[in-house]
Amino acid sequence: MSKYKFVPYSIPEKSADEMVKDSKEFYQWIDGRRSVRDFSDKPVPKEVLENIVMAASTAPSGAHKQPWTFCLVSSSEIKTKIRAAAEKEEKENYDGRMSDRWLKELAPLGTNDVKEFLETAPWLIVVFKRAYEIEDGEKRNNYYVNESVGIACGFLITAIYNAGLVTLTHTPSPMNFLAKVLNRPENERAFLLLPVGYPEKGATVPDLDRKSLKKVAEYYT
Ligand code: IYR
Repeated sequence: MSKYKFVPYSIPEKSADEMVKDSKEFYQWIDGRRSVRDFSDKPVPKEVLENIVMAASTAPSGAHKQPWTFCLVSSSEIKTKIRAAAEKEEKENYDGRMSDRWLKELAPLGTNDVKEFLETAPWLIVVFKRAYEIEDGEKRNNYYVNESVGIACGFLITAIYNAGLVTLTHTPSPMNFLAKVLNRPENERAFLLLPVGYPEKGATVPDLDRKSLKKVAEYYT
């Protein structure tokens, strides 16, 4: 494979004061992001979703393979199929597949097997990881696929919030029904399902705290 041509790259340099200000503003802005389960059915233009996906697709990836596919679903028929299949799996999860301890830890969040948002939200983004590519009829594994797609999903969630929309990281488990419903090829595995839209009027979120800096950082200075 031929080498990339290397081109000059620089970013605008900021003073220490500017960095403190900008990093604090970004933190305060992103701290306002919440996972929302109450969606409005108000439509969102497809172009917004396309910009969000292109932002996610700028994420770093192993050997720059960009091992992801973002499926953009707005068809009511497909959303209904996804909801039915997800609720079937979730019912089994809540009725026995999840441990008592897990159920106890989820109880404060008030989640259950009813996933109305899968039909209400105007869009579902179903993220698939691409385990391998077929090149010249041969299977070529991608690298650090979970890390790469996880990072891309972080970018995706940030881009959704930046657009003025809300989402929820939904992981119906097992998720293999998504590849079937969306007719995905054999090299793709469902990774995450994100409903995207406006919050419903009167939407609520749990009044939770986030860990302090002291709890999440360790210093080696
Ligand atoms: N996937 C299930 C259960 C669930 C699990 C965790 I961990 C959560 O943070 C939230 C839900 C569901 O979507 O209901």
